[in-house]
Amino acid sequence: MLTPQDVEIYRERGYLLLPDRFDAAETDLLLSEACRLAALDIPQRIMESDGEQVRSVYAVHHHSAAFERFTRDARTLEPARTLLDGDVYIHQTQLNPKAPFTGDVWDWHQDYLYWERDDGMAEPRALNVAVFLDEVNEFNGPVFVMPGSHRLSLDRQTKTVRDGWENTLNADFRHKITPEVLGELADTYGLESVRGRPGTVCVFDGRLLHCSPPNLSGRPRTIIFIRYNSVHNPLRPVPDPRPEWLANRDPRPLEVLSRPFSVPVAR
Ligand code: 6CS
Ligand code: FE
Repeated sequence: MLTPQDVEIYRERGYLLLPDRFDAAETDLLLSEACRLAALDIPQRIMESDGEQVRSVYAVHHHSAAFERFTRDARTLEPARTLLDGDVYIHQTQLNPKAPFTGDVWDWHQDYLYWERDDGMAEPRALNVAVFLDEVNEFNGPVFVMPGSHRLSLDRQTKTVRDGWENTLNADFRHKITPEVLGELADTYGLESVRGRPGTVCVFDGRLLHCSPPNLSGRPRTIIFIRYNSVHNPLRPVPDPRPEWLANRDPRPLEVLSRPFSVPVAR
């Protein structure tokens, strides 16, 4: 599925954009599932600070057969298997329907620091596969990245400012990088925004420094994130483990579907 050039770009820049991997019928199917899940009153649903709009729904693959198959579709799972060099499992899934006007910021961070500190992940051998269900443009809160920053460990520069895993889900993060450090890093690495049509796949390294601004466009910006971890990269025991819907501890490898996720197997 990935060309040697794709792999080179990913290794060099820490992320890779694969446009138009899913068609309109498929993104429509996922959007209608996203809508259904966002209406469920479940612990995995996190609201924005207004208490009205949905910020995230986690573990969508537990609540939707379509999302579960989607995590095993060749177009999501194969890139993860290639880039992580073998069998992978799901660490976390997250639906992010960034609502117009209330869809709040995600501050600069490296995902791996959360997975390492909060979940005991052994090594940065995990990645994100993000799939755009809406168009992502400069107005609706695209992910910003610093290309090449995936080679850095920002452990020393990232301060834990608040207790409690709940403070990773809202807009006020518990692990923060200081503004001085961020300014220097932006000078060194530069900033890019990751934009594309619905159906675009963006694969990015668990250590790529990224954030996203609020959505001021007036229209939703829905992205689904699948976080895959190598089966060879176990979560170690931690004193206060996060719930399994945020940090899955069952590393059973996933098998790639032989057909698109949108075509269920006939009974
Ligand atoms: O808590 C986590 O696992 C997540 N935290 C952030 C801020 N980004 C993604 C990651 O999955
Ligand atoms: Fe993140």
